[in-house]
Formats: sequence, structure tokens, C-alpha cells
Amino acid sequence: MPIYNKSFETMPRKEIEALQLKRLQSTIERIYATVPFYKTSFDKAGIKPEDIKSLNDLQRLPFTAKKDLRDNYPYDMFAVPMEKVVRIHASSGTTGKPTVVGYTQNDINTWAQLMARSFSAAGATSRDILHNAFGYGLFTGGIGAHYGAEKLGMAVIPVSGGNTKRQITIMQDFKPTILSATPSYILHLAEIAEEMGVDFKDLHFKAGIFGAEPWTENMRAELESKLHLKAIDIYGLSEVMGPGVSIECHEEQKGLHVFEDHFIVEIIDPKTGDILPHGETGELVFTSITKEAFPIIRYRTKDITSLNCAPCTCGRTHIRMNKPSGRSDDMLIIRGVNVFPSQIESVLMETKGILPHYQLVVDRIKNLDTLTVKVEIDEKLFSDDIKSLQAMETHISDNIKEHYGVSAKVMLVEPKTIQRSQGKAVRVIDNRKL
Ligand code: DLL
Repeated sequence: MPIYNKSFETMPRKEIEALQLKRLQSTIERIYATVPFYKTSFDKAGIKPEDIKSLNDLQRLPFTAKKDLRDNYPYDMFAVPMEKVVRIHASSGTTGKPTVVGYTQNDINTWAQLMARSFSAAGATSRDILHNAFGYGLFTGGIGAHYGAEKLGMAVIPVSGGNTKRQITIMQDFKPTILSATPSYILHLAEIAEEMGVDFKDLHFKAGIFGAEPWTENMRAELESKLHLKAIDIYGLSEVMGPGVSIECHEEQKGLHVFEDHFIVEIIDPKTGDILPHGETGELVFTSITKEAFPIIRYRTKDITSLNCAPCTCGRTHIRMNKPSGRSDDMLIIRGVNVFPSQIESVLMETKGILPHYQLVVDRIKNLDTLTVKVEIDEKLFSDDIKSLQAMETHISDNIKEHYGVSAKVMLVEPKTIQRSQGKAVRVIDNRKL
């Protein structure tokens, strides 16, 4: 029976937890013997592999942070000899060395199965054709989605990101039914389609699988109405595997089911490291329990969200993580007020005439932090008189203040003046860091 049918995803909780414990114990035993970093950190914490007797014992293990991966650059966290590694990916990050991850052939197979299960959760079948616009390369998005789609039996068009006009012609001619990409690239693509006079109504998509960056419910509504498809959120990170760590089901599109037969998820208070109960918002922490080349224990993702264990109409018993609101390191602190770019996005997208292209610029002027929200508006509105544009800016600025308590200067700018994304969007320019 193929693993991407639902049998692993509808297991009773007790069975899932028993499977997780067995897999956790064997992972811990293996990395204690093979990865010096883990042996040292477990020894420091006074824990031996045989002390892991229940899933609760996971809490006794130290966290792993991005810095640990950098300190062990490039291969010192690998748990298998290099001859067993068949693939290497790396995440660019914005500063410092990239984090490098490796996969054995079994890891690649598991990843393909999980991505096949992800596509299946999004409603895809072997009859579908995938237009895969996630970038191919060191980034895990392109190849990760590609292998999973093939595993499910879909026909894959490996277009990657960029060359957008050609992508639209391919969409018209090859008639793909599933689209995968970052939401910000799709916004750009939709804009170019409009310029070319192509209406998504005349294309053949039934679902779009979007992720690799935060996007709001308002952005989902925008994408669904523009593209005439169901927009499904997919989450993952290279350190834990790549795309396919969790995904929404097409039945509810409400929270992303974590593939708990391969990963254990926790939410912690980012300040104290304490585990938070389900429903409370904090930092996502992942432990892999089946990976061979690059197992990871209690990895602090910096992604902020909460968990939901309510039953789902799709029948999956795997816990759901709510849509991440952003990363703790992307959170802006403006004069002491914390705000995520996604929160500003949700206010912008509620305003009529505003286009979904924006950028946040942070400066420090005379020792005071200032936030400028640059956002494009509809061509027709841009030609309006100055007074009504100013009124609109004030209106948006007031809404941001009212919802999130942060003072922002809003600047309405002409369409197509904010840089478009081919992959992950750069939403924030923080001049304080220069
Ligand atoms: O972005 C893997 C991926 C590819 C996921 C394609 C989904 C689709 P990294 O480049 O290592 O891996 O970046 C991981 O991206 O910690 C989050 O901050 C962010 N991220 C990924 N998916 C989502 C999402 C890939 N659905 C980092 N919502 C993660 C919000 C996301 N943030």
C-alpha cells in the first residue's frame, strides 16, 4: 500500500504517540553514537539515550539552534558517513554562513512520500499536472515538490522561478491543474498575466500550493479570487527536511497538519524555553524522528504560531499548526511596540484600492525608530487628487495604529514601483541594521 494514502494520517492518537516514541528512541540512540555535537550536549544535560522512556522525556533534551548548525558547518552534524549522503541542500539566510543539510537515499524517499502526501492532502491525484514554480537549486522548494509530485504520479512541469511570461504561455498550452510557488511570486505572475491579457479563469488550475514565506488570510482571499483556485498553505524548512513538514487539507484549509509520524512538534515560550499548552502562541520547535543523514532534535525554528488538536473534517488525526504569523527575527520593534509584517499586510489588504505589493522600511531618526509602509495603489486611484490620497494614507495609518498600536507613516506609491519577488519576498528594509 503506498504510504501517501491516509493510513498514517488517521491513526488513533495512542498509536501515533507509540510510533513517535519508538522512532524518537532509535533516533536519540543513533545520534548519541554518531554526532559528537549531540553526545556533548546530552552529556552536559546529564541525559543518556536510555533515559528517554516517554515522549515527555523529550523536554529534558537541549534545544538545537541555527548557531549550532553554523558552528558545525558544513558536515559535522551529519549522522552518516559521506558515502551514504546522496543530496545536499543549504539555506541562504541573510547573514553568515548557510546552514547545510544532507539526505541519504532513504531520506529522499521519505521526503518524496511526505510531499506526495502533501499534494494528496491538497486534493491532487495522479491525473493532475503540476506547474512547479518553486525555485530549483540549493533551496529545497523546487526539487522537494518535484520528487513528491512524481511519486504521486503527477506530470511535473519543472519551470522553477523567473521567466514569467514564458510561464504564462506554458500555463495556457500545457494546461497544468496544480500550481506550486511562493505566494509573492504568484502575485507577480498574476500581474504579468493581466498585462498579457490572460485571465486565470481560462486556465485550468484547481489548487495552488503556496508557502516558504508567511502570508495572511487576506492574501489567501486575494489569490483565490484572482487565480480561481483553492490556495493551500504548505510549510517546511530545510533544517527539518524542506517543504512537506506540514500542509493544510483542502477540506478545511484551516491549520496545517504536521506529519507526526516523522516529526514531533512543540510550542515554546521563546523567552523562557518553557513548553506552552496547545492554543497558546509561541515558537515552533521540531524534532525529526526518521531522518538518517541529518536528524535534528528540538530545533528552534523562530517561527511563531500555535497548535490546534481539534478533530478535522478530513479525518486526519495529526495535530495542526496555525498559519505562522512570521519569524521572531522578522518581528519589528518600533518604539517598544512589537509588530509582524504579516499584521501590517492584513490591514493593507482590507483597504479598497490597495494592491498586494508593499514594503516596510525601518529607520532610526534622532534616536527614534520610524516605520514607513510603502504600498502600491490602483492606477485609477493614483491619479486622484493629492488630498484624497493623503486621506487614504491617514486612514491606513490610523487602522494600523488601532489594530496593532504602532505608529506608521503610510506612503501610497505608483503600481509596479516595489520590487517583485522571484522566490521569497523581501518585505522589510531595516536601515537600522546598516
Ligand atoms: O522555505 C521550505 C519550503 C519550500 C516550505 C517550499 C514550503 C514550500 P527554508 O528556505 O529553509 O525552507 O525556509 C524556512 O521559511 O522557518 C519559515 O520562516 C518560512 N516558511 C516556510 N513555509 C512557510 C509558511 C523552505 N507556509 C523558513 N508560512 C521557515 C510561513 C513559512 N512561513
